[in-house]
Amino acid sequence: MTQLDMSSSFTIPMENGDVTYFPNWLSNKHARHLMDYFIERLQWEQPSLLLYGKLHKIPRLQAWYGDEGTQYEYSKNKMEPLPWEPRLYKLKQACEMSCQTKFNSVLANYYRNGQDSMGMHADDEPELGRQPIIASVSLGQPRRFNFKHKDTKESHKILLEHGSLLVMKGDTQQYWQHGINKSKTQHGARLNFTFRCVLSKLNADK
Ligand SMILES: O=C(O)CCC(=O)C(=O)O
Ligand SMILES: [Mn+2]
Repeated sequence: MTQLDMSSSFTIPMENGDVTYFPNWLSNKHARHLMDYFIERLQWEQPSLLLYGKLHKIPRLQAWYGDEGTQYEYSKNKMEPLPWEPRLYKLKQACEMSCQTKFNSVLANYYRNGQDSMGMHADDEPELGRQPIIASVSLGQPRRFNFKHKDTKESHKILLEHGSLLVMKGDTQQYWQHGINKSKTQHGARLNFTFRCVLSKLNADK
């Protein structure tokens, strides 16, 4: 079983948010091994998004894995889940143990270098429910993660390091946006996995 270190943690002091960071959640060696494995084995794609009537390739690679029926719409982009890859499923179970909750899907992101990024957004789609718990595992190149409050514009940043776990819950998605800017200094590759629980359409509409 994966050794998980939850002994050191840091909670970001933010209004209307609940974000905790576990820097050495996975050992260095295990995280490095997983990174090489997932780069090779996951079905990475670079989908395009329609923005102001024009198709743009997203600035990173991504893959969506999950239980059957966890179809997910992300920035108007409908994604059917790929069936769980065994090691990704194990990583999901490790997140479930650490967060004491169940996940049924994951968005995997592959930032090939500092030019890859993710725009500011909130994971506030109705199918995630009002107070989603999101477990975010980072491997490889540390990248800065930015938070901005939707109303007050208060901001926070945190460096997401190799082998770390970031847990966002409570009202975080209702009040805060997050994202990863391009970086001129952080050149290496990074993988990130955001484990979520997509509610069935039936429950989300309630
Ligand atoms: O790469 C990251 O740390 C952020 C990923 C993210 O926000 C998402 O998948 O929704
Ligand atoms: Mn997100």
